Amino acid sequence: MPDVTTLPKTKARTRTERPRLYKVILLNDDYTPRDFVVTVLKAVFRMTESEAYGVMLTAHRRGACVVAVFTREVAETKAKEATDAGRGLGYPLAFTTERET
Ligand code: TYC
Repeated sequence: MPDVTTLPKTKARTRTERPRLYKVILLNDDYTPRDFVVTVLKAVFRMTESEAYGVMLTAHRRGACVVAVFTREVAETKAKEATDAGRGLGYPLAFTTERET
């Protein structure tokens, strides 16, 4: 009797790539009140008062500040939600997203 066993010679492997990450960046402007920026950071990004104040002040002083890092969908949704909050009151407040290298 010939040996006709059919054991697989290779083993299937599943490789899951980690998703690309995107930064949400807060941009400074001359018109949005500081308190409003802090309120939006707390509401949309679940920051504490002191975290939000620190990020707001960094953007105010340096022109921009990284707020947080997310997968693309979440980063874009939060950036839009936060930007729209300012638009609703006529402020030029802007959040952008940028892919991490
Ligand atoms: N520069 C604004 C002011 O002086 C406050 C501000 C801070 C606005 C950070 C936007 O991302 C910002 N009223």
